[in-house]
Amino acid sequence: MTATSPQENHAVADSGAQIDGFHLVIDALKLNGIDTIFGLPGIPITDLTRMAQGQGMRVISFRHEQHAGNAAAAAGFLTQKPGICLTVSAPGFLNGLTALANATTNCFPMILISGSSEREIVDLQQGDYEEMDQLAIAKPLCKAAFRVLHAEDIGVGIARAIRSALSGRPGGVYLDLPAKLFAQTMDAAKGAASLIKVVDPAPRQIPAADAVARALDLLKGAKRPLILLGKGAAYAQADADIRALVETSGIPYLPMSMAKGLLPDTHAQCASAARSYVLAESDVVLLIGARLNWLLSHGKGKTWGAPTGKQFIQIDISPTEMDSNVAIAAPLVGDIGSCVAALVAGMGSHWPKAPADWTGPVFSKRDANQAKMAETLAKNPSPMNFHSALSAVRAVVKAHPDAMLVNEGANTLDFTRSIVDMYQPRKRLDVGTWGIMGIGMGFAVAAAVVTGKPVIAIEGDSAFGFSGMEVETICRYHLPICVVVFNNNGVYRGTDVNASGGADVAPTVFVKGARYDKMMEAFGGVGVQATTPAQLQEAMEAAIASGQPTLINAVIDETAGTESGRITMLNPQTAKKT
Ligand code: ADP
Ligand code: TPW
Repeated sequence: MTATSPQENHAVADSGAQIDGFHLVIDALKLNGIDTIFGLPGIPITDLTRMAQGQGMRVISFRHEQHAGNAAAAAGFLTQKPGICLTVSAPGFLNGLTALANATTNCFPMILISGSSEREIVDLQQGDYEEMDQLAIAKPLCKAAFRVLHAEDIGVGIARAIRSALSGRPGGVYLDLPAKLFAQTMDAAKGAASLIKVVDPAPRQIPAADAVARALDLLKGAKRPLILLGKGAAYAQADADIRALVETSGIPYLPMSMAKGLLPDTHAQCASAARSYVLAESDVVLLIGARLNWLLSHGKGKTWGAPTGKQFIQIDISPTEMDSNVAIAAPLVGDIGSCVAALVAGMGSHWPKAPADWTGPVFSKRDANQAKMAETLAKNPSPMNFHSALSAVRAVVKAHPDAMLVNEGANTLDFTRSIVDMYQPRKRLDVGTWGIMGIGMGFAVAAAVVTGKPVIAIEGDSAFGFSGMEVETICRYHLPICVVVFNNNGVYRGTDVNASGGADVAPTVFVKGARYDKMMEAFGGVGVQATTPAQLQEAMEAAIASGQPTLINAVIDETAGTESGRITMLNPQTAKKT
């Protein structure tokens, strides 16, 4: 179909046949290459889910909307197409909203489509079924929000939602579709002509030549340069150009957690194991798709070796990201692909490699730290601790570099991020900018559906609980997902005590010795209890070989975790003391 504007619609002759709102929504999505919906049925969208499936779309039905929303967000990150989450009105919408806000915070493109109650009744607050002014509530939590009242505007509504989600800095979009819209009919030919195939939804944004020259000047003069890759760089799918930039310059690089694997973590220039050293000692830092937010100590303070004359070059599609925390000496506004390609072209073939008196100490520090870590990983304590369990996970991921890795928890997150090497781009999905718990099963489902690859989800026992019921979804769709629950009997660890001496356990403590593996067995999947790294590794290998939904209850020493993992200092009491 060719692109057609609704204005041209008037010229289309009546076909005699009718089309309803349901089918216009489905046709508009399909016209734009969207083939999957993540959602949860109910009034008024039950028929939409049935009809979409009938029209050949994949409809993945969840047990809770938050996880459908998280799946849509992850699908958006992985495919550069907005992931679609479909919910019912008020409560279903609200359940999906956390995922929409989280997607926006992480710059993942998704569209939350919610059915809604009748405007006339909602606006007069007359008490409709699931009454709520959803559009007003969604607006501050996403990039854009639209409502469609007339069938002939469905094409425009979906086109605006797609363009808003994908263009510039990607994010979440809310699309409000009142119940009455679905039943509206119009002439089928006019309806087809009203749909819009969005042309170039994420236009390239070429950086200005003077901005490129400024960045190159700064980089050339650097004595201790560093490249920092963020999840924007992973999203951009500019992998070859990023590799060329890193290798041509010879500059050490650090990947943020979801940028791991953009270049293999085993790459000769990877400085992950010397993170503190390079952050503190570098003099010029090139940020590529990474914000200087709390995850990077806002670009200042002890982490960055302040006070120094450190200077930043920042590549970002959002101009207002510049100077948000510290001065950016060389802002490079544009899409990452175009900006990185421009830098590489500007470097030419005679660009001097990063000074050896900088890279030498960086890489020897890294090698020393890695050797120390190898000693720790080789230990085999009983019960297992995070390190010994993760040495098994690390070996499995090394043997299956194309597997997707989902990761949440506190200690489980921090240790997995630093111990498990990634080898390919966009293989790691985690708690992102908010450090949010509950993304696990939604992200895992999306990863399996979108990539068709095996998925490994490394989950703290608390983290897993947020989305655990979706193991039924995983079994229902026979997804090749291996969930590993690091079970240390509680939030952070399982040993806290009730300070009052009362009968209730401490707020962070769970039922001891819980068997999460039985949850997967309840729905026909495979459940395994693992108490040693060897058992864990064997069960993970079996899960990947069989493709069967599997949950491994990995029993971890309940004393092993620390409060809040590596961000203890953000707890108010600790912050007061330091
Ligand atoms: P991390 O948490 O990995 O450090 P962030 O989420 O903080 O990464 O930063 C991602 C950044 O990438 C955002 O500022 C966003 O605007 C930017 N971004 C996303 N996609 C692109 C793109 N295609 N081109 C340029 N910048 C992008
Ligand atoms: C939506 C607060 C951060 S980490 C965590 C919680 C509850 C769980 C840590 O325990 P877990 O991992 O998963 O067992 P481990 O390895 O340390 O034992 N609600 C939301 N998001 C966050 N981040 C929290 C609460 C939190």
